[in-house]
Amino acid sequence: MAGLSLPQKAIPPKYFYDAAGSRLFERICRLPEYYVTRAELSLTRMHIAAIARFAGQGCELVEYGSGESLKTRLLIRALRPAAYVPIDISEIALRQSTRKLSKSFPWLKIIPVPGDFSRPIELPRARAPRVVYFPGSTIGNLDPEEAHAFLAMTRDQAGRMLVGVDLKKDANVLHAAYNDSRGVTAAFNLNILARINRELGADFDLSQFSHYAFYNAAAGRIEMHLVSLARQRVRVARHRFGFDRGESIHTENSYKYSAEGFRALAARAGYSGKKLWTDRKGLFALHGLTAV
Ligand code: AVJ
Repeated sequence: MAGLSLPQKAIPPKYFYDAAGSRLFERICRLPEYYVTRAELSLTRMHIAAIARFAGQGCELVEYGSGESLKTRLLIRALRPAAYVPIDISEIALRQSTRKLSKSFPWLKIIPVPGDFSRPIELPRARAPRVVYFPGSTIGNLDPEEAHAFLAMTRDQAGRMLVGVDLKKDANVLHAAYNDSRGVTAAFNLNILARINRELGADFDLSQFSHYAFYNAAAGRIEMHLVSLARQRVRVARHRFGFDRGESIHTENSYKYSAEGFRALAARAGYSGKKLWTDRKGLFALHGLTAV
């Protein structure tokens, strides 16, 4: 309600991930245009020994926004952590991934924590030196001030952090990744309106909104919007919101950072950038940070 009342209407991207949204996101990760997941998987495979050495065998692995924990499997195999603490806003995704992981790794102690990491989260007591794992460029959803606050929070929780960050690149490549030819990203974006209809009792007509994503070079981010195709009024619970034709709801930012740019941000939060791994095509970066 607060976001829809702003002059530039906005909905935080964390609301994408209901059960249907989490499934759509998993489909995005397999799209030919969405290089992000493949690039990160490939760099993780390529450098897994060095990454595990940096994290430290037998550590406690805490993952924010774990989702289906795809890349984490590689890390768990190489690291043999004392415990794995996945944190996710979607309880269903968390339950499913915990079940699957405990089948693959029966020796692994898994402590799932359902939660929204845009607010401080209390972690169970540490069983071993902690490493925070934050892959997938989820940090790109936060604006630089929020990213700073998040890094400062993890800085107090763990001595080391592994964070996956999407690199700046050709705007055409970025554009294709967020405007896929199969329309899965569009469905993912529009699903947030279906969710509002269902959970808040609203009457968004999904055929009257369209997916719009572009690279904002000045801000260094992809922006996703839902654009109203007509002048219309929408009811959400007891509230009414007016839309002009062409007016949008801003649903996501996805910031892209150069290696140096991200290191500077991490330094401001008390981390020193110790390691940097990238894939062969230079699309994606994994930073190894240590608390100073
Ligand atoms: C999960 C935030 C990393 O920004 O690329 C994918 C979400 N949005 N396609 C991203 C997303 C549209 C994704 N993150």
